Amino acid sequence: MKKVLVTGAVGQIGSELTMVLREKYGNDNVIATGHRSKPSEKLLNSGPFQFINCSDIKTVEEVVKKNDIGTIYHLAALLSAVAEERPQLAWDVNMNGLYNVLEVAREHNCAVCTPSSIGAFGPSTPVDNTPQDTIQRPNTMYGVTKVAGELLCDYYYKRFGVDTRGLRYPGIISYETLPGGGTTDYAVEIFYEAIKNKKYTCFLKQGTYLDMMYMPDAISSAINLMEADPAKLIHRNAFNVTAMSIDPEDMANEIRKTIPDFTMDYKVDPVRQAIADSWPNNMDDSAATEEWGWKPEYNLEAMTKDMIEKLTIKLK
Ligand code: AKB
Repeated sequence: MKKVLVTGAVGQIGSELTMVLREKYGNDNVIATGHRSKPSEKLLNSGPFQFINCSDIKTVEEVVKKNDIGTIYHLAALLSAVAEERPQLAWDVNMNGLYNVLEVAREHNCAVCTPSSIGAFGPSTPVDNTPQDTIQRPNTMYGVTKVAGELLCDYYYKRFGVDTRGLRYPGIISYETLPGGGTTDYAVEIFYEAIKNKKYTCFLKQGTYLDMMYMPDAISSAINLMEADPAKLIHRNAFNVTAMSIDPEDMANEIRKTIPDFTMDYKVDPVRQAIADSWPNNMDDSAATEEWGWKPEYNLEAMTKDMIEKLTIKLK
């Protein structure tokens, strides 16, 4: 079989997606790549790993040619809060990195899956039941790169026939690898602090509703989308997908069902609050359901129970 390449394999989603892909397709058939961060022993010991720099097309082409790659999961990107701090770097990593991956995919006949985000929407987008096709005028550098990325992927599909597919991910909650510099990171931090210290200071204010999803659903959505029958895909880049719409209080209340003395207060970070305020409260993901059968397994209750169980063992 043609092999699978994962960029950003050391990151929050990449580190777990790589392991699931290795289980599915065989360890040696999934090449994990990272830029600078140290890969975990688990990642290193379970299959091939290589350092590349997606902003340097030669390193991308080399790994694709050497390993006879057929599908690229391109996850290397800066998240929203870091992108707002370092917009020039965000453009380079998120846009030039994607452009290089698409060019290599065009030359070497690879399919490409790359995530977009709720960040691809902006203040003029309808906030409730946000449609699949709607206004996308984000006011953050992250959002600009996500909308441009969606358009570029559609262009490569239409103009060159590159099989590009993508998901507009909400905040992803997981216990394996921490997210780095996102606006939805509170939804992960809250679990670490609840288990370690029974208290958490939240950087987004009460009433900030955002879409979220547990990692197993994020992974299955990417794999199922890539395995979907192309004849059924009306949309490609990128599908709204969500599993729950919650605010920090909903999360804290759910955690209290297991940790009753957990307390939370607020110290709002104006930068991340402004970003969150420009994003939808909840998206309509019916196009994903209709076109390739998207259905999340974890709601708030199931996710919280599993997160607390798994993270408690990890933090022991
Ligand atoms: C972020 O907060 O930047 C990401 C995202 C929703 O894209 N988690």
